[in-house]
Amino acid sequence: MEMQEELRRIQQEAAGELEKIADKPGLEDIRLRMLGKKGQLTQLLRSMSKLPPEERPKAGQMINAVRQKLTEQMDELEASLRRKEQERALEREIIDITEPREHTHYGTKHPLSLIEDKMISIFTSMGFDVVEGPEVELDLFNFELLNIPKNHPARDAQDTFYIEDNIVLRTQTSGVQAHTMLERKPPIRIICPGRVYRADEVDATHSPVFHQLEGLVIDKDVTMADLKGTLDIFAQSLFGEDVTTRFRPSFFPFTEPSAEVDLTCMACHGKGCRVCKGTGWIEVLGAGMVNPKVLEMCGIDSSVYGGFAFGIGIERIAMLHYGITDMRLLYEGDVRFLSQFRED
Ligand code: 2NM
Repeated sequence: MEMQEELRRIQQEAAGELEKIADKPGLEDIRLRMLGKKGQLTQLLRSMSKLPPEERPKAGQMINAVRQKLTEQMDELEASLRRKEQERALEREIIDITEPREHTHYGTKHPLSLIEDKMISIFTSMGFDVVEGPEVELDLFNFELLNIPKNHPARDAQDTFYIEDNIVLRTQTSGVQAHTMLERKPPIRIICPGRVYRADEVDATHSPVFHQLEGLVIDKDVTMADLKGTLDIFAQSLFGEDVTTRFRPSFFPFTEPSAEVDLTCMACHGKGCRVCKGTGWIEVLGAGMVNPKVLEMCGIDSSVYGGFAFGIGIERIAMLHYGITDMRLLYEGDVRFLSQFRED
């Protein structure tokens, strides 16, 4: 029968071609030529109308059987092609995890940040909270509430950056402490780190922008011994067990009594050297008992509460700690300098 022969021929042709197939496009090409709308098998199906009616069912069955067989073969081939491609991809994408990777360049924390972090952790371990506030501050908080009167030289435009008549770039972080006294009830134990501004020329020890950390304690029965003990622990935590503090009388409008505080020279352990100019002491910070006038202006009853305060320059501490003699190195961003400082 003519139809049967034609079917066998198609099957053989397909089998021969399928053997040679190496990829998906090749397979789709055969699928189209055999089973597609204009494919050989489809055309054969169409030509059935020329057969006598009684032969048509049998012919239809035979064509469909071949169609099914070919479809299965092609699906199988397709699956096997996909498997092979996946295997090739796995081979291709293999990575040697033992191979050393490219070096990663890590940055380092800025020495001022390292020291500020260390100072903060010393004081928080003693129970101080960290409080931050605005760098653009009202005259009221930067001066008035700290008992710095209207004609005081510290208010001079020669020393202070004025934004407007009553608005300044803060010259100290004490304003944050005035805010806190007005907002919280005692006991208060806070440190206020941050940027401060003074109209200074740049040199080895001055900069118009620098950093301070000020501390404030308000409670009943706070004495100067508490202040000294607190600063001793600070100095020893930072510079070593053999360092102590020395208080010299001084004056600040916001504290009474006030003191300049020296630390044992860490370069010579107090023996006297070039760093301390032979004295064995280095002037590092200012401190005192909070002036009752300040307490009253900030809403605290000075007949019940008292307190101490201190102000520390972060640059000064960083320079002493690392033996840096020119402050400008801290601001110039030279990576050769900055990358020498790492957390210990
Ligand atoms: C210093 C030295 C001494 C100080 C005083 C106050 C406040 F808010 F209680 F009045 N805050 N900080 C203070 C005292 C700051 O810096 C050298």
